[in-house]
Amino acid sequence: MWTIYSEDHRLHRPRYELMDGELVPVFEKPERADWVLERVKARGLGEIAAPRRHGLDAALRVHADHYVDYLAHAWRDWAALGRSHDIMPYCYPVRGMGQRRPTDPDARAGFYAMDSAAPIMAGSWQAIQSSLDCALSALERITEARERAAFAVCRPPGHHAGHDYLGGYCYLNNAAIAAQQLRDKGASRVVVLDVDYHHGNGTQQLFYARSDVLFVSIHGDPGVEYPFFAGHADETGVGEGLGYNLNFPLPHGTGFTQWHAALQAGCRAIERFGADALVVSLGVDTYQDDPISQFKLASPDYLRMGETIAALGLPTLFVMEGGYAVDEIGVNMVNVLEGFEGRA
Ligand code: Q9C
Ligand code: ZN
Repeated sequence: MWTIYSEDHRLHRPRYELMDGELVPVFEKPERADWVLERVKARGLGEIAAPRRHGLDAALRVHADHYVDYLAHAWRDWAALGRSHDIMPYCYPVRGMGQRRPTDPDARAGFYAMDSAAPIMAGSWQAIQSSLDCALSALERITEARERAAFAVCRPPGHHAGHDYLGGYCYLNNAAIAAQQLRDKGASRVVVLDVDYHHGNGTQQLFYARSDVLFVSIHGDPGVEYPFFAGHADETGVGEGLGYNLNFPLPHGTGFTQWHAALQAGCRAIERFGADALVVSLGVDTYQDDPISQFKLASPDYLRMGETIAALGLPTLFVMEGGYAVDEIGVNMVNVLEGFEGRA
């Protein structure tokens, strides 16, 4: 299958994030994409191409215009104050506070954030747009070139980004935008299957009241894991969307047997739904040696993950999300794709 990749991701390299009360170097770093691309080449997965520019229309189908405008201009307004460090919020509007849109740069940083884990620097907006371009160009391999599957090396990732907020290394929700694009191009029913270790709270929010996009997520139990405030099993959708949101929270220490049982249950629901197309939020931070995660998947398990996803028989867009352990993320990510193609 084709891989769509842009060098622009290097423009986004924020310095610090908070972990255990300490500022530490960001785990979501440019080397991640290098490791993945190296493995795609080493395995001869298929063509590697740069994305074409798509503009922001597709993003504006799921994100608020004032939020996208914030992303586009946040650094300009920040730098105008003489600041050179990454934009990082420190004050958030919680329960009971007004939701008036602020103008002050520090207020805006907090207003548009769910956490401090998505800093913005000078080159971030360019990288964010190119990451989305990768997802949309990969999607065209399916909608226009009529191929079965494609892989988008998206950096930064997207699944924590909601209608009007960033967080968890994410800014624009690449997978959700691609799913909406599939709907807009004629697919009646689309599934987003999120296999990243963390719950895809942004994607869940965007489709929570809708029955045309089924969201299925397998992730660390939010009772004890980021993003904490979404991803519980009783979150099943609302209104029209009731029954079209399916969460599989799993405990720390979960291994592949238990994880794969959840995937199979998710696949049965996907089959009942009768989808036309599938978008996979492909995070491999479920790996046993991932530095910020608590599942115990081993590299060969990712081959089986790919086989099980392929058995759904759907046109499938793979959108890169998380995965942070050294170069095994390349092996694991490509194992899913090779398992999917039956090359394993
Ligand atoms: N104790 C994705 O995988 N902070 N995002 C974790 C670790 C945020 C993960 C702190 C993790 C975000 C796309
Ligand atoms: Zn993750």
